[in-house]
Amino acid sequence: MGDGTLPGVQSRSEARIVLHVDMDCFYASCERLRDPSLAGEPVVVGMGFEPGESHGAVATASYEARKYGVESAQPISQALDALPRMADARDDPDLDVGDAGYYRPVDMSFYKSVAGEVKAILHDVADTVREVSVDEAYLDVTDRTGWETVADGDRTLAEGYGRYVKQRIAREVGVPASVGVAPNMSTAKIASDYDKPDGLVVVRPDRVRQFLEPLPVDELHGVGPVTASELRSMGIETAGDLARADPAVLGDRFGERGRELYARARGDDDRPVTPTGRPKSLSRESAFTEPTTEPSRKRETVLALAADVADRATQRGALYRTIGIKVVTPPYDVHTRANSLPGPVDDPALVEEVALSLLEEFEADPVRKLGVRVSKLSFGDEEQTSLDGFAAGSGDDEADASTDAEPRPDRSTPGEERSSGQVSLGDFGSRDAGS
Ligand code: TTP
Ligand code: MG
Repeated sequence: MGDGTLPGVQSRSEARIVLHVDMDCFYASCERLRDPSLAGEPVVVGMGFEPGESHGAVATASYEARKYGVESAQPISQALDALPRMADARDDPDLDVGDAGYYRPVDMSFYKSVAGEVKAILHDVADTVREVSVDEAYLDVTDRTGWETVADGDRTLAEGYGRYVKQRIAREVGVPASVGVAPNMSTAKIASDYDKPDGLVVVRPDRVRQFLEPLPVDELHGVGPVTASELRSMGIETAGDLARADPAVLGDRFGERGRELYARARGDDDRPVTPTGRPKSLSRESAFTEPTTEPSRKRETVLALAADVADRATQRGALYRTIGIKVVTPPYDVHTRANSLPGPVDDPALVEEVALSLLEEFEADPVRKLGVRVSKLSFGDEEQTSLDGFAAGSGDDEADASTDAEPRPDRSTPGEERSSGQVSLGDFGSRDAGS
């Protein structure tokens, strides 16, 4: 599923926009949510710390507790040595309450309910959400924002969008998240970890190599301690070294994984974000290098997009009841138009026909970007997407489809039925992107 094969595509602006969201010291943050007096204190969540218990492990520790050397998966006895319980320190004159922490038992059902609230926001801000663990997800937000720079020329619209996602989680749920924004999954994951806690790290498509270059190899996903020391023995210390290594040598030494690591270190990772759960819509967009007024180019692009979207729907056995287009006119005004059908269909020719007829309204307008979407999807073997907490593990759906929130009206354009469920870039840009 390569990008860049459609007419009128510019590679930079066509690059995907992937957000990786990873909650900060998640279980400890949940404990703080229900006991705000824990804010700023060392907090350890785990098992086996009660008097009389001795076996158990640390699930997580707040960043204050990490300063004492407490970390995930550590035996609880070791954590208690490094950071005594506040309850014990108060009773023991040999211990200092200033160097004690608060211990809490694991309450998974509470953490799942908090995760469920976070997840609802993620599904609202992205069509395509891949949940990989209780506190971590990848989002494809290519059709919600852009790599275009704003204001001072250094920030991107995508950065504003990343900030908006973080702020919504903080404001509506009350737990901190770190967000990485990049043109691919592996770089986005490294970026979210780069400035924890409460981080927002944006890696533009033209800066991926530069960002990865100095990182120690073990910060690359898939490089454990064994691989890292083997790489070091080959003189490969950083991702930059890896990117300059001979891929044939890496392939001989590590097999397929060696070639993959080489590609990741170079910022080459074209895996689409595949959603967990069922998509509620499928869309595809493409940007022009320069805004175009040429009606034939616009029609050609819409036809290619319509064919692509219809083909994906067919492959996934999806029927659709709504066919829509998105038209972005300069500066960044997003217009969406859609037609609903009397019943669900799988009809590629109809997608092309409806999309073209919706485009007629914009015949004379300069256009930066076009998109086609089919929504109100249904499947032969209908089943509901699970709405409870983050799914553990991952789905193996393929294609960059989406799990849509309920469509919201697009406030930016009057006119026909509007049902894209997309955030208006115009509105968004003025509120967040420049801040
Ligand atoms: P992580 O995201 O790995 O850790 P974290 O959210 O606590 O901290 P960070 O800010 O570094 O992201 O894991 C998410 C949750 O999963 C974590 O809060 C507790 C649980 N967990 C365990 O129970 N055992 C473990 O060994 C790890 C790594 C995590
Ligand atoms: Mg986390």
